[in-house]
Parts: sequence; C-alpha cells; structure tokens
Amino acid sequence: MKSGFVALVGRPNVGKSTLINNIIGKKVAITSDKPQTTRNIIQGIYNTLDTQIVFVDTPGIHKPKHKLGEFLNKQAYYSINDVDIVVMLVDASSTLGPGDKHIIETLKTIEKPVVLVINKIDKLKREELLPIIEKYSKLYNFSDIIPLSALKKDNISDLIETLKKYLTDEIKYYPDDQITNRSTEFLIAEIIREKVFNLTEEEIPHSLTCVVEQIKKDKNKYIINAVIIVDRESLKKIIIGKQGQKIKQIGILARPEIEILLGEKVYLELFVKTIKKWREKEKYLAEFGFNNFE
Ligand SMILES: Nc1nc2c(ncn2[C@@H]2O[C@H](COP(=O)(O)OP(=O)(O)OP(=O)(O)O)[C@@H](O)[C@H]2O)c(=O)[nH]1
Ligand SMILES: [Mg+2]
Repeated sequence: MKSGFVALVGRPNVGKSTLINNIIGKKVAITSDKPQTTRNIIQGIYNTLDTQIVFVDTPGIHKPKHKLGEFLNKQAYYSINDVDIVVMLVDASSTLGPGDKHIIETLKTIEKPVVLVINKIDKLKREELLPIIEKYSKLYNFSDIIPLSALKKDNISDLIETLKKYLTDEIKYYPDDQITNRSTEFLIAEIIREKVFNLTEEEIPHSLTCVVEQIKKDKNKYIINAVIIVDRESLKKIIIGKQGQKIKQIGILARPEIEILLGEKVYLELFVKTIKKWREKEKYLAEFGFNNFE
C-alpha cells in the first residue's frame, strides 16, 4: 500500500479540474471554458487495491483584482507546501507566458518532486510537442514531463504511473468509497455555480457565489434551498431573466446532476440575493467560506 498527496497547480483554464475528474472517474470539481472557475482547494481521491492518491485541485494562479482573487492565489500557494508531490499543468495550445514563469519561480523554492503536465495535446500536431517540452525544460529541471489530454483521457495512466514512483506513505487516508473531502452542500452549490458559468457571459459568473441554505428529506425526495448571491442589483435581473427564464434554466440543468449526487429525486428552490461588492469584503468572504484553507 502506497499513498500520498498531489497538488495540481497552474494558470486558470489549463484543465486542472478536468484532469482530476477524469482521473477519479466522477465529477468532484466543476469546470468551464472561462478562467477562474475553481475557488477552493478540492480533494479528489484516487483508489486502487494498492494505491491511494489524494489529488488536490486548486484555483488557477492569476493577477488578482479583488480580495477574493487574492484568497484564491493564496490557497493555491498554500497547497504546494501541504503535499508530497506537485503537478504543474500547462496548456499546450497557449504560449508560455509570464504567468507560467511566475509559478515556476515559486516551484524552484520547494524541495519535492515537481512533475510538469503538458495538457490539451489533442489540440496539437505531433511535431509541435517537442519544441514545447524543450521550452519548459529550459526553465526548470522538472522531475518528469508528461504530455496528455485530460479531456480525451489520453495518457492519463502515464501520469499515474509516474506519480506512483514518488509515493512514500503507507497508510490509507480515506475509506475506499470516499471520492472527495467536500460536503454535499458544497458540491451542490458548485453544480449550480457551474450552470451559471454555462449560461452567462463574460464577468457575470465571477461576480456571484452560491450557498446551499437547507437540505430537507421529504419521503423519497430532497428539498433543497439554494441562494445565488450577486454583487450588484443589475445582475439579479440578468440571473433571474425575462419572466424567470434564466433561473429556471439554471435549475433545469443543475437538478439532474444533484439527483445523481444524492441518488434521490430533488426539488430545487433557487433564490437570488444582492450583497453589494461581497468579493471585496472580508466579512462576506468569511461567511461564504473564503477564509480558511480546508
Ligand atoms: N481540448 C482540450 N480542452 C481541455 C482539456 N482539458 C481541459 N480542457 C478544457 O479547458 C477548459 C478549462 O478546464 P478546467 O478544468 O475548468 O480548467 P482549470 O485549470 O480547472 O481552470 P480554473 O479552475 O479556472 O483554474 C474547459 O473548457 C475544458 O473542457 C484537454 O485536454 N483538451
Ligand atoms: Mg478548476
């Protein structure tokens, strides 16, 4: 039995959450085509007969524009120090920029294996890969470099085999059937937030958060009350939509996924509430869970 903790770090949108979900085989972290989707450290637990790897998903490291952004970066950096192995993910289809270099500078200061994953190779021609590997190798002596496609599940097994080399612990941290450390309330709120990401444009999903206020069991169904908190009144109208169409659509998309999660029918009640500039205020960040690293 070998086990250990592995953090996935990188710029926003490189595919960290997609990779974790496809390693675990279930959705533990939401994903979207917009940057800064993940806002918390989320563990996804990979189990086989002789191995347990606790993958730690982190928010994409970026230039913060508000207190929430500062907290997101802090969480990502904190997780680097709290694991046995670090996997840095980069997007093969975007150029190596200052954002990647900044992360690499931080990785130079730690003494643990750092594996580079070059993701999204499905977007490349074969001959384009080698020059990319060379560019990154010049910046840092990565323990290993694994090209893969998280989305197409191509070469993920190579990453697992590589990580196994560095696992040193011999205990099981979690029971076999547990796939994440996160609560049901958290996972439900995240599913709703993902649907908002899917159904709105530009900055809108970034300026709101979701909170599950109550889950009640009623015979063979769950009644769930959840709130979407926006940071200005004008957004409330957009989220609700004409004659409530938008919020209805969010509910229609979220409900079946919540039903899969809970294994029962779900009645989902969604509300929208405005708290002005909540992303700038410590008090609200704390209230919505953006104040500790667990
Ligand atoms: N073509 C392609 N797209 C991918 C791949 N992996 C992820 N994506 C897409 O890239 C986008 C971002 O994926 P996420 O998993 O949300 O990225 P992330 O790194 O977790 O982003 P943050 O949470 O914002 O830091 C989504 O649209 C994914 O479908 C891949 O291997 N190939
Ligand atoms: Mg993510």
